Amino acid sequence: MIRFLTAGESHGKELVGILEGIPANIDIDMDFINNELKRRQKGYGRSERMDMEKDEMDIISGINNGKTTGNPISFKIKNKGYLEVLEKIYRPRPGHGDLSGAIKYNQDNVRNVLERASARETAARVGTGSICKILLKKLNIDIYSHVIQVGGIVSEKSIYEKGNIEDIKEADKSIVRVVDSLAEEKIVEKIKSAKKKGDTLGGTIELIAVNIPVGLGSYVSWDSRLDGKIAQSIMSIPGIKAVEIGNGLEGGKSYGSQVHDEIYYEEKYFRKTNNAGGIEAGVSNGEDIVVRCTMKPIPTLRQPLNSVDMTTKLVSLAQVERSDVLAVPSASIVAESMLAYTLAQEIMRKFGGDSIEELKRNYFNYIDGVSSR
Ligand code: EPS
Repeated sequence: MIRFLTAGESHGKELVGILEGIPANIDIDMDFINNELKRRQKGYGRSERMDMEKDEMDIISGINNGKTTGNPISFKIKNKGYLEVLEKIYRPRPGHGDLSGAIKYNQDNVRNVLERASARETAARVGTGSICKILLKKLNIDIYSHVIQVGGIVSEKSIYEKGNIEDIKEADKSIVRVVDSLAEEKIVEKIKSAKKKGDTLGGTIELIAVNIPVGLGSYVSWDSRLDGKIAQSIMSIPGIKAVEIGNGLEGGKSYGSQVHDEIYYEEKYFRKTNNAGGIEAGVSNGEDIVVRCTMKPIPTLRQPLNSVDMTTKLVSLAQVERSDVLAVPSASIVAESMLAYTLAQEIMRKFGGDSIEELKRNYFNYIDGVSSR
């Protein structure tokens, strides 16, 4: 079983990750991992913090001579934004974890909450996710993402349709990871105007995982359903308020005859559509897995909202901190990582293996077996 833990605070010395359960003998390409970390830092609308940080993974254990050993992988990512003394905060920001965190952990100083609630922690998630991506790649599974909506401006191009993901692979060429260049232009303008007003924006991400085998997850128990697991892992990303599998939202407004993907057979089973997003009854059906998620606008506003000073209980404006106007492009990389983690976890649960050789034997044996059905 794969599992991971992160530790570290936004302005602490470093972030730490521990990833357990990755089979031995997988070649680990550090350039790939560091590039993933870099992808998370990009995106028009991010704060100066991202110019300051040069996120790089410093491996502590679990990798020797460029290969996994089967031991827990642990690593550090340095915070160049480390601050020895931090300003105390008493005016919670609506939308952040400040108020509920301070009450829950009985803290007078909201700083102790926001240092961990900050999305800085997601750098460590991308560290673990990138290792999971390397594992999935050994089984020919890839994950792609793009931003499909920001502040109500919708990308008209390249929204997932079965068999049509070539444009989506180009998302990194856009400064907001939007494939539709017209929408991209309007989004950049909207970010500029939000920034001028001291306001922030959110948006929607589409994720696609390809070459997925039939049979990940199960309907036999509520907590083994793959869609439920994906929803949990994506929803756990700071700021994400909605998760959709396939055309879930539209599907609820349509007839069943328009929604369900009809089944055909020509030497093997196939579908002409993929409205289900690759999952039926909590089980992967061999189609691409399609997930969409929506992030709320960043809660730290330069024109702050009304709040209450927790020391005086008097009306006050919320704390103003350095912050991003938009972090959706970054969240899309985090979402790729969380999806990679969940899929790697399900793969290891179903196929097992202490070395990559053993995992591959188990996996491709199964693929051979089901291809004759
Ligand atoms: C982040 C680092 C943070 C924020 C952002 C995520 O840096 P700082 O707080 O020093 O400016 O840019 O945090 C949030 C969006 C948040 O809501 O807390 C990062 O590395 O991604």
